[in-house]
Amino acid sequence: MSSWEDFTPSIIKPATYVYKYRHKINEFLVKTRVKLKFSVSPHILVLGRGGVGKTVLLDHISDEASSKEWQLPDTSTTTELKTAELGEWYKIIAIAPGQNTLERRKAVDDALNTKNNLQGIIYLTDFGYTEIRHEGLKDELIQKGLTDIESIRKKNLDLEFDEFDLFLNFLENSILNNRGPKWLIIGVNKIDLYFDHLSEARKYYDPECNGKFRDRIEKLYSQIGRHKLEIICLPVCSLNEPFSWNNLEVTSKINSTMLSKNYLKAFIDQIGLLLDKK
Ligand SMILES: Nc1nc2c(ncn2[C@@H]2O[C@H](COP(=O)(O)OP(=O)(O)OP(=O)(O)O)[C@@H](O)[C@H]2O)c(=O)[nH]1
Ligand SMILES: [Mg+2]
Repeated sequence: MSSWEDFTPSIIKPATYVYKYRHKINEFLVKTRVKLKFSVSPHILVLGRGGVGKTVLLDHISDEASSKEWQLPDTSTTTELKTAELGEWYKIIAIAPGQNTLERRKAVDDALNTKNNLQGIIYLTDFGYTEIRHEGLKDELIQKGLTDIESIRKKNLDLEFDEFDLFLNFLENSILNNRGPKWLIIGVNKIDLYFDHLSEARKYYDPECNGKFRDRIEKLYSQIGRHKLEIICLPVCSLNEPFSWNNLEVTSKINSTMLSKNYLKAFIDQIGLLLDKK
């Protein structure tokens, strides 16, 4: 029979190894599952209109954007799955396509009402600087008189609010059925384009201020109860790409890449904190 001294290395060592490398093991398992599309149940769902920057932002959060081959993405037509180290563990993130298609409805319905791992939702907005990639739609809007930046921003903000309103209806039903996420981040993206009007953007989106989004969120809370969902609003950007409309251009107001990176880092840290909350 072996002594306790012999017993320690042979039996305890494998368990110690598993503990020591638990994060690597978790990374491997999560990435393999996503790669093989094997029973994937996202921890985070990302929503927002087409062109607000969901794919770009999540490519930065998942670190895919650091690859030399990385390029600006086209319109996403299917649900994208990413993995990222957020908080203590690797998490699965699903990005629903921004276009109002059956695919998007399915992604939202799956995450809210079918799958069981959803912890949080990131609802991405961009203060009206939404890229419109469909040439026909661009021409149509310009023909209708939306010729300057302010008029297209106003249109984008109206459409964004209507979609947010509809989404909160889905969320309300899901939470009333004892499902849905624990938290919601309203991500205010592309702050580089309006860094000089950041407080205006905050007033508009942040439920702690007195804007349009807060009123809609209060309506949701009146139905579900405040304790059912934590909602926070955070500024972010991951690129300094000019916004163009009808031969007019808005360029970045941030002249330090470190400053942009700090906003991105704070955004990622905040997701981690929310995920680690019990
Ligand atoms: N200035 C600036 N532009 C950005 C930023 N992020 C994204 N963009 C611009 O927004 C465009 C759209 O970004 P995407 O990530 O493809 O948008 P999306 O939300 O995934 O759109 P869909 O796939 O159609 O749902 C990019 O091509 C960039 O031009 C940012 O942080 N700052
Ligand atoms: Mg996309």
